[in-house]
Amino acid sequence: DPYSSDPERHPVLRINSLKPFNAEPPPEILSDSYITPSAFFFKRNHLPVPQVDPASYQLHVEGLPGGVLTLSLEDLKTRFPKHTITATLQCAGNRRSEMNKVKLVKGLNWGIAAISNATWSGARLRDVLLAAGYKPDVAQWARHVQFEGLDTDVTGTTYGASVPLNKAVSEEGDVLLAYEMNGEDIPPDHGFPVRVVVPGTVGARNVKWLGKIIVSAEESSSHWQQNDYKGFSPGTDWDTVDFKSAPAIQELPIQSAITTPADSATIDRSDETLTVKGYAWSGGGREVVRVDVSLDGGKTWQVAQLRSGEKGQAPEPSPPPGRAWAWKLWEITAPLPPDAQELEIVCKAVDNSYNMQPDTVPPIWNLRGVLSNAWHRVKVKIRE
Ligand code: MTE
Ligand code: MO
Repeated sequence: DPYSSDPERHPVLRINSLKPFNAEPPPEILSDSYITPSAFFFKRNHLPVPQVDPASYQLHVEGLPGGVLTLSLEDLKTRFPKHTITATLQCAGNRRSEMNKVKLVKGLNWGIAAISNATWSGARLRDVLLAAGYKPDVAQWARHVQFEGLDTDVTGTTYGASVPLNKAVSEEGDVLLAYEMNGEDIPPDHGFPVRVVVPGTVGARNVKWLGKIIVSAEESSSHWQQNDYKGFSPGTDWDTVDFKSAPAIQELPIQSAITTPADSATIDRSDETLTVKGYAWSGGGREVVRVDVSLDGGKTWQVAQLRSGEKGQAPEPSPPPGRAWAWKLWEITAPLPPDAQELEIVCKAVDNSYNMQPDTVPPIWNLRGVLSNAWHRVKVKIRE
């Protein structure tokens, strides 16, 4: 069993697939803390977790005029300044289950919690590329930076992905070769000893157990870059789909969801008020500037309170424009509407480009069930 050395996981996680291991936390855990504890952070593995010896670990950087640069974990920690960011990671398939309800899609049936927020520390990819010989004239022929994981399938093929070169080398891109998550060594499930953190970019490009970096003219040739993680029209089916016709997902669209109350929960009339909580995040470093909440299915709206830090503590300093990598948690307490026996609670977020979520799923439905970001709706009953 290639999965026999996989690490132990917290029992509270909701398992979508055991081998490879894919799981998300109960949604209410997400809004309990601004920084998701690593044990609860969603886990998305395509393959067995590789066991990497930190003492003999090597990272190879290829494709630059200077030749191959090989770094040990110690090199990464001592030769480059340590940089820390708070960044949210979201799987392209987050909320896929809502698409499944419209029409069957292919993929893991994620709920709303294939998203989590952590602090990440490591060397800047930019600094490592500069040390490997990157110079601005490289951008005349190179367009992408590819990443290869140390996890392999039975044929020896590794997990791989790529990001645009400009994201990788930009001073504002904040791409990290991270060796710490939430102030500790990165746990095995999240890429020990080194993973790429490409903030603002879909989870799939944040390659774990990083073995190789390749600067190149071409995107990664991996299955996950070429024939997966792409969006299509609701009218495209498996007979007509041409994966070459669509770009690989990189930045993700505006997103928000209600973490509590849960769908089908019952609320006591004697409570008089109702507290609704959730998360909101947008890709590409765009900052969430507002979350609207409705208790009547979208007829009337109220503005929720946004939070970017732990409850009762000072918020994190606000990020420079275009570098809002972390989510905002939001909350609203409102009087229970007097006559209603049932409420349809809805949330929708707005980012600083005024991008908003679509109101329903059918117009954004796609055969792989990715980019599922319609208004999130939760129905609750009121008990008199
Ligand atoms: N990197 C490697 N090497 N192997 C993988 O299977 N999965 C990707 C990405 N990086 C993956 C990987 C996907 S699809 C996602 S959503 C994120 O890792 C999930 O990261 P997490 O498990 O730390 O939450
Ligand atoms: Mo993913």
